[in-house]
This record gives sequence, structure tokens and C-alpha cells, in this order.
Amino acid sequence: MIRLLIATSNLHKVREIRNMLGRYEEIELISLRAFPEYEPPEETGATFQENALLKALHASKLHSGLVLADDSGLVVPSLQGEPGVYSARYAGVGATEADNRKKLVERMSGLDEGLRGGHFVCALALVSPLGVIAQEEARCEGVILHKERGGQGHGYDSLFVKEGYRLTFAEISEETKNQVSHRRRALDKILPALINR
Ligand code: ITT
Repeated sequence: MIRLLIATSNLHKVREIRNMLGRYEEIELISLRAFPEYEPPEETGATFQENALLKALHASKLHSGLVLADDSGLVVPSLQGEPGVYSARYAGVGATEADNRKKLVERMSGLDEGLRGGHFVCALALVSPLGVIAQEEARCEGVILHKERGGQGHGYDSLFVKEGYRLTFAEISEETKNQVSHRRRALDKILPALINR
């Protein structure tokens, strides 16, 4: 049995990862909810990879088994990469996800269709108490809408339409999102390091 701690306080991430790993009966997942006293580290990295690694190593002090951390966000090249690593605090520290979406809509309001491309990024870091096991990153390309659509999902989902799709990530089922998302692709890349232990 592999005991894996998902080092995130974002319940949506935990749920998505839990669903994606559901078919691996040998993996027992726990999340930071099992450690209510836990103080997450400051995300001081300049890249998604750096932040994923610092979150994984920090949480590794809690747990004698494997730890998986996820740092993710939305990148809009026309905005010089914003919100990027600041996705969770785009509208300021303590901002809600709705505040962050509102800021993105405002920042992109003057941009015409050709400049509305963007991609989600998910960086994953897998560590054990002995050190780093694997780091992977993946993207999901799409476009950013002028206004929100759909009531499911989280974060920027209601503004994001994946390439080749018509519906936003907040309009498709979570199951469908989990088959094609940035998180899914990153997890698929890191899975061999997790399973072959
Ligand atoms: P942890 O650091 O505890 O994992 P967090 O929510 O602060 O939780 P991040 O620092 O990685 O996580 O920030 C990710 C932000 O990017 C998050 O606030 C979301 O708004 C956005 N994001 C990431 N994945 C997303 C997804 O699948 N759908 C929509 N938005 C997403």
C-alpha cells in the first residue's frame, strides 16, 4: 500500500486528484485536512515548479510516506504571462476566486479574439522523506472568454474554453475535465514514479 499525502489546502484539487487516482487501489490518499494545525509555506518561487517543490518539501515534515504537491495557474501570453504563479492571489492577498476572475476579465477587456489565448499549467512535485522523487509539468491550451459561463468547477474554470471545445471547464462535467485537464496530464506524467515504488 502506498500512503500518499496530497499537500494542498485547495479542496477542489484534492477532489480532482482523488478522482483521477481512484482506480489505483494500492494508493491510499490523505490530504492536509488530516493536519488542521499545518501552516503552509509562503509561495516564494518564480515558477510553478519551484512552488510545487517547496510545498511538497514543507509538507514532507508531516508525513513519513510520499507527498505530492500541485502548483498551478492560468497563463495569458498577451498579458505577459499574468496571472501566472500569482493566479491564487491575482486580485491581492486574501482575494476570492471571484475577485481574481473579475480582475482577469477587466485586464483582458480590450483584447480582441486573436489575443485571447491562454493555458492552464499544473506543476507536480513528488517527494519522500529521503528527497525529491519526480517533478512534472503539463499544460492545457484554450481561450479566455469575455464573461463567465457555467456554475461548476473552480478558480478560472468558468472563463476557460479548452482548444477544440465549445463549453467552459465550468460547463462540462468534472469527470470530463479530469480526462483532459492540465492536472490530468501532469499526473499521467508523474504516475510511473508513483506506481513503481
Ligand atoms: P495550494 O497552494 O494549497 O495547493 P492554492 O489554491 O493556493 O492551493 P495554487 O497556489 O497552486 O493553489 O494556485 C492555483 C490557482 O490557479 C487557484 O487559485 C486557481 O484559481 C487556479 N487554478 C489552478 N488549477 C485550476 C483549475 O483546474 N481550474 C481553475 N482554476 C485553477
